[in-house]
Amino acid sequence: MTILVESRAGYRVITLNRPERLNALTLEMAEALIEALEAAEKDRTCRALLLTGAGRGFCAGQDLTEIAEASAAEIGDLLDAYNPLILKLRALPIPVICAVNGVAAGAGANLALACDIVLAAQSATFLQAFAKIGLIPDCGGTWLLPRLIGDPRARALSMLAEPVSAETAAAWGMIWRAVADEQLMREAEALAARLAAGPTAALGLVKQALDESAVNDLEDQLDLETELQEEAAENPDFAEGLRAFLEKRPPTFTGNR
Ligand code: T3D
Repeated sequence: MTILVESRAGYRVITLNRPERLNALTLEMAEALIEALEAAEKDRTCRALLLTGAGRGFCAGQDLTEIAEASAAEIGDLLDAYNPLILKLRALPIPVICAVNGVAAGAGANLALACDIVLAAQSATFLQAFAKIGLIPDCGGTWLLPRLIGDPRARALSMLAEPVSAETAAAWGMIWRAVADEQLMREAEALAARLAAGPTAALGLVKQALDESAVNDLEDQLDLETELQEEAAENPDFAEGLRAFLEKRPPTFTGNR
């Protein structure tokens, strides 16, 4: 099994599972990941996802042995599988946490950065490895990086292919937090459980609003906020949140979406 999917109370854990190759991605794996995301979306009891890697690496990007003989056209065709994966991840109406347990290189780095909240073990590194083999950052790298860390750093990382430590990634705003290696899974699971108990529909709308802000001007974004706020307010979780505040107790959200 190139990926493992485990159900927990309120959320699922997806583990990239080719540790002997630092979880380098194959076409089969990309397809399995898309299927796992679709299944999580269909399951209304699944209110968050946690993505991580087996072994000492998170993901070393495209498995280079799989493309050793590929023509330029075939290289492009492969992205027909990866691009839907990144789009699905962004559009998934539940929060996705990534626990980067070790090196995240190439497409593996950008797969991690496409998740909603990224935690990384202090020993993990992020590497836009593409230029080393004469490629450009894909899987959304050229879209995500300038937005996350600004154009100068995005250019330097893409051209120099130098590793960035988890602590620097956090300091630059590339990820949410760097945590001690031995704390990583405990913190990531606690975060997944916390989000799984949250107002799921509203969290999905947060994703939509933030992603659409990338192409909207302020006026369009204000209109979108109005539309999505009405949608959030129609959900029973808003009534519950409000009632809980007024009654001075923690809310019990249903997570209906
Ligand atoms: O098809 C398309 O459309 C193009 C898509 C491209 C997307 C991309 O992701 S391009 C970028 C691909 N990734 C890379 O270029 C990174 C290659 N890997 C590395 O540079 C290093 O492995 C790391 C910096 C990630 C980690 O280094 P280190 O020293 O910790 O580990 P290692 O010894 O290099 O790797 C351990 C094993 O994993 C090793 O196998 P072995 O020698 O023990 O049998 C190594 O060959 C294998 N491995 C690592 N990365 C890949 C890989 N095997 C296949 N593909 C890999 N990407």
